Amino acid sequence: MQPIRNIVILTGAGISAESGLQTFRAADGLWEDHRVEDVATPEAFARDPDLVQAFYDMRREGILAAQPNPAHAALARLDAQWPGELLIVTQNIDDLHERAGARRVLHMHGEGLAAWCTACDSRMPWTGTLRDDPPCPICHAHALRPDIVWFGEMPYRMDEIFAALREADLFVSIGTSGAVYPAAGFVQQARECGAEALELNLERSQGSGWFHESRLGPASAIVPEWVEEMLEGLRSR
Ligand code: BV8
Repeated sequence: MQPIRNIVILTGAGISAESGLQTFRAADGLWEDHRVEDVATPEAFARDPDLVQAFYDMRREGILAAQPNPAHAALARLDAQWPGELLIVTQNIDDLHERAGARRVLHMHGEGLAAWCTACDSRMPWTGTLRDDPPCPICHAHALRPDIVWFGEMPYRMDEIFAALREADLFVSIGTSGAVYPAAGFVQQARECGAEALELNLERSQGSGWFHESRLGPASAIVPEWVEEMLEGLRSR
């Protein structure tokens, strides 16, 4: 097997589950109380902005109350010590990777702690609520929405992601069901370019068949174990 230099890590809601943030498809998950079509599409926002804004206000409050868990901390250690290329592509809208100290993070579905003004196209940090339709601090229009990629919208920075997948020697998927595209297709793209593929997840996912290896267990246990193996391998080089 070729030495591993460049790593792409895809994370999903499962990595933040032990920080108390609900996943999407669990029995008690986010979609339990809401249909996707009612809260995570541009059509839903046009039809019922108050419902959608309230849904993301609730998510934003949850993010602010959550703390990174050992899986986020382990990835931050790997990011800090890995000499090759490393990119954490997260589907999550929380900032727990960053709060754990990770730097090379890309939020492909946007960020819960950011707002986007659809009048002047500014994006800005936002920790308050949006349900009361506050004016944009820059252009003063009442046109702020969560800076989130909804279903039917183009994920962010796809060119950077595809470029990283082309160069990857190792693709690791952590805490995701492999249910949503284009993220769910990244493992195939990485493998077509010769990468090894490892899945770290609580249970088998829809994409498990694409991975050379799947390790099952809670992220707070199996991610630190994997990171320790990678760093041990560095030390023994
Ligand atoms: C797009 C932000 C066009 C919002 C999200 C038919 C076929 C194929 C595709 C489509 C189709 N019809 C429509 C589409 C496209 C659609 C799609 O894929 N739909 C699905 C439903 C079929 N995709 C889109 O619309 C995307 N945009 O396609 O644009 C385009 C694209 C490319 C080029 C040109 C044009 C945009 C999708 C983005 C939607 N926004 N999030 C918000 O957060 O509110 S999606 C959201 O759900 C997440 O971000 C994530 O991406 C997705 C899946 O969630 P997961 O993170 O995987 O969480 P889940 O609960 O599902 O799973 C958790 C996993 O963790 C489980 O496996 C569980 O076992 C595990 N776990 C739990 N606890 C732990 C754990 N693991 C470890 N430890 C634990 N403790």
